[in-house]
Amino acid sequence: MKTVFSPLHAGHSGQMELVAGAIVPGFEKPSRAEIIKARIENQKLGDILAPEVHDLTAAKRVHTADYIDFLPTVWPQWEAAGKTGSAIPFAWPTRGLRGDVRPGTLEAQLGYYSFDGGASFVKGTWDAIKSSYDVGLTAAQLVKSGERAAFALCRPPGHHAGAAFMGGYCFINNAAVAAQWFRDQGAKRVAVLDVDYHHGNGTQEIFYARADVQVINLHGDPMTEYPFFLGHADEHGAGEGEGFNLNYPMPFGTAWEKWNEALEDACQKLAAYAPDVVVVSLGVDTFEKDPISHFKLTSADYPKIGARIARLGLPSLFVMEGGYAVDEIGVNAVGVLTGFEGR
Ligand code: FKS
Ligand code: ZN
Repeated sequence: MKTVFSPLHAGHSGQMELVAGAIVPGFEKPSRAEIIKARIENQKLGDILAPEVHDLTAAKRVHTADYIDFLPTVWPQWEAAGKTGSAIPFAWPTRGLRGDVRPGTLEAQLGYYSFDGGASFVKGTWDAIKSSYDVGLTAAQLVKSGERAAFALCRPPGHHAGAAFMGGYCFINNAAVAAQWFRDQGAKRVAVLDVDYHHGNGTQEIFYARADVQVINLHGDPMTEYPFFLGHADEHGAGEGEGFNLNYPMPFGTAWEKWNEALEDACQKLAAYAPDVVVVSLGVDTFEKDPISHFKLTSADYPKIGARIARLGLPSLFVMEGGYAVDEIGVNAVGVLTGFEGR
């Protein structure tokens, strides 16, 4: 299987986040992608290609144009204002406030276009976001042109980003962009299978009222796990999309047996939908040693995930999302891909 990767991800570095009242180095860091890339080379998964540069048309098919146009302006505005730290959102229009009026300053707009403070900007952030988008689209093109599967080694990740919001380390929803791109290229139906530990709230929001993209999520129960405010089992889709969104929330401590039951049910529903292509939002933060998550999958489980996805017999695009146990992130992520290839 071919991988698409860009070194530009590395400019998105030095992020900080708030954990238990302390500002600590961000978990979503450059070494994640580098370790996965090294494991791909070590395992001889296949060629590693540079992405082709795309314009932002495909991004604006799933995100609002004003949101996409805002992203590259953040750091230049921040710098011009003489600010030196990361640009982190801090005020949000929640219930009781006006979320429909775009405010006039950068700090306010950071809140207007986000749902948490988890997506922050440094100097290299926009170039990394753009490269991650190019990586996703280039890998999608490989699948469209006949590869059975391809791996988009995206960083930053994307599945928390909605039509007009960033959050949870995500800015452009690479998996959603790819799913829509496949539709625009003539696919009748596309499925998104999100196996990241966290609910892909952005992907769900983007496709919630649509029947042409089935969205399936396996994740920590939002009653107790981030992103908290979406991802319940009773969210089935709306209007024409009714029945085309499926959530499998699971409790802390979930290990392979129960997780696999959800995967099996998800795969059966996915197969019944009979899509032309499947986009896998691939997170390996379901791992037992993940520092921010609470599932109990082991390294031996990841190839089984890949093997089950292969049994769908569909053209498959793997898009990298989360995973924070960096020592094992290469083994686990690439384990899914080698398992897909039957080894
Ligand atoms: C406060 C705790 C916030 C945020 C977890 C984000 C998870 C991101 C992810 C993605 F795939 F997008 F990367 N925790 N410090 O793993 O879902
Ligand atoms: Zn995650």
